[in-house]
Amino acid sequence: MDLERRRLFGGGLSMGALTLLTGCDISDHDSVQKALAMVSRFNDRVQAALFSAHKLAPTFSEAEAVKDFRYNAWYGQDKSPKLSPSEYRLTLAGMVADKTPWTVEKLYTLPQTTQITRHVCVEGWSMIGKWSGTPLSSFLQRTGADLTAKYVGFECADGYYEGIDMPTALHPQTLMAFKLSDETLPTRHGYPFKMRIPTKLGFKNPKFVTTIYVTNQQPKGFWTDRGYNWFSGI
Ligand SMILES: Nc1nc2c(c(=O)[nH]1)N[C@H]1C(S)=C(S)[C@@H](COP(=O)(O)O)O[C@H]1N2
Ligand SMILES: [Mo]
Repeated sequence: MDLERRRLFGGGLSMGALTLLTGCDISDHDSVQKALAMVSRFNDRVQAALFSAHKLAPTFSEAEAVKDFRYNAWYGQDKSPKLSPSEYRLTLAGMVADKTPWTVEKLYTLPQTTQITRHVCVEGWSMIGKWSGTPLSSFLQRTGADLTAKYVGFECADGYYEGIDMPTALHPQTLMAFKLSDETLPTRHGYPFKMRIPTKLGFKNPKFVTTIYVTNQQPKGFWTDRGYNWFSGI
């Protein structure tokens, strides 16, 4: 699998090859951008095809997990949305049978599993953390989501938005994480929950999720709209 990946992505495309392929001059900014976007979409498709529902992201020991987990968002942590434990509701939308909104209290009664995995941020840092929560797959089953749909999308209290394909949504390590280091998820890390998806880069792990929707249209992503690959699997 890894070898296969390396063979596909190892060489990459040189700028020269890109020029040959697309017939556009490297100084022609718009054409270059279009060509790169094309390659990026191609990469998305190849990565999605290689994704295995059974391949697990590496897990680590308790001792390797960091207690004081790093914060990241496009704004300072003092601006993190403070969602009220009593007023918060998780909204369900799209191809889901039972759209009854979820309170924090009800969410936190769901059965939980724990994972110690590495969070990798494209900005050049990574950290091992311990998260506990309920597998998204069991939540989707419980709410009668159409599991034959192609995507699951997320909207967040700070205006952030993300989406993943159904195979990733059903992956056993994809969690609605309620806890970090055995404690209720702190505000800055996404209270009342964040999506913890260790098979994805950090930016595809939305915090402060307020809506989960199931759809056949590829959901937009905050950083994908700013140039990053949509799939962004690791
Ligand atoms: N709602 C929301 N979710 C988000 C972000 C954000 O700005 N807003 N940033 C993403 C990025 S780039 C990273 S690296 C992680 C950081 O999560 P952490 O603060 O728990 O470390 O959240 C991701 N999810
Ligand atoms: Mo990130």
